[in-house]
Amino acid sequence: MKLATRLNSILPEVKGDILEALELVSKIDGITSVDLNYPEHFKDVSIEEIKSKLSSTGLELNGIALRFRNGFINGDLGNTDPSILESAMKLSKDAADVCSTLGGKIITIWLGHDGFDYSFQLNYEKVWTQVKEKIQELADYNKEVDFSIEYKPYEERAYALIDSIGSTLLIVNDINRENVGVTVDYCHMLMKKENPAFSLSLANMRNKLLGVHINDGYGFQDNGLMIGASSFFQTVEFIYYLKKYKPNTTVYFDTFPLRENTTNEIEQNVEMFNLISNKIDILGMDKIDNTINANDGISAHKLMIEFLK
Ligand SMILES: [Mn+2]
Repeated sequence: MKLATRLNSILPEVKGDILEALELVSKIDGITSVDLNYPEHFKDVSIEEIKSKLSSTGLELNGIALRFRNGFINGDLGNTDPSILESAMKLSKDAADVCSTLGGKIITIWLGHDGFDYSFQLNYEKVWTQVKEKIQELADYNKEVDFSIEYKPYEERAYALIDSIGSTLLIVNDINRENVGVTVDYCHMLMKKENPAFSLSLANMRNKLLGVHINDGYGFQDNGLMIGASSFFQTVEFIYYLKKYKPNTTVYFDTFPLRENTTNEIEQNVEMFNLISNKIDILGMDKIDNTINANDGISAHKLMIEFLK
């Protein structure tokens, strides 16, 4: 599996210099890939400069994450103001072009402002249809890249439009394009009270699992804790299914080291991920399969004890 990490963790340390951030990340053992945010990471540098930094550091660009800021506070692809919607589409298409130019594979779409805070605030049917059609338009505009919806139940809005694995797979089905799928974010799934391994399986069954963000939290906010810190054994189950279904995928550490040394924090994530992955191998995928198929709580708990031994 390839491992990517969040560049915004590093940026404050290098005074916002994205090229220096890439340099720093490339020196961390185990990190192979990065995601860039568009447009924020492209503000002060040219695409050429990023391209040459990626190649000199040997980092692979996994993809680009869309960032709708400032003007989009009342809606992103679901904005009901035609001129704001037009700029949201322009931003998204530009991001797809940049992604292709840099050899990236995936555009991550988090529609943080598409949702509502009040009853009678949103025309659900109209906005759902608009978001569906706009993502169709993006998918048809650039077929070289995949467009992946990262859902989150709330924050920025009280209710997000696309809030769960169910609504995400529903809109992906409505969109009906080969290059549109789902990015699962571990903390977001905990916020929605989903079991992360189950949501991952639902996306994978439909061949729609395109992106994986891993972190940890307590289920109320997007805490962005280091891997395994809060829900350790659910993390083990999640990584087991990742190894089973997507052994060659890129896993992105979406953690927020606000008070921690950033390099050390990323190293902890790498170490924990690899430790869990190795422990799963030692236990054996077959043995875990057999336990699952026994469909028994005691056997599942015995597996936990064995894992910890
Ligand atoms: Mn995420």
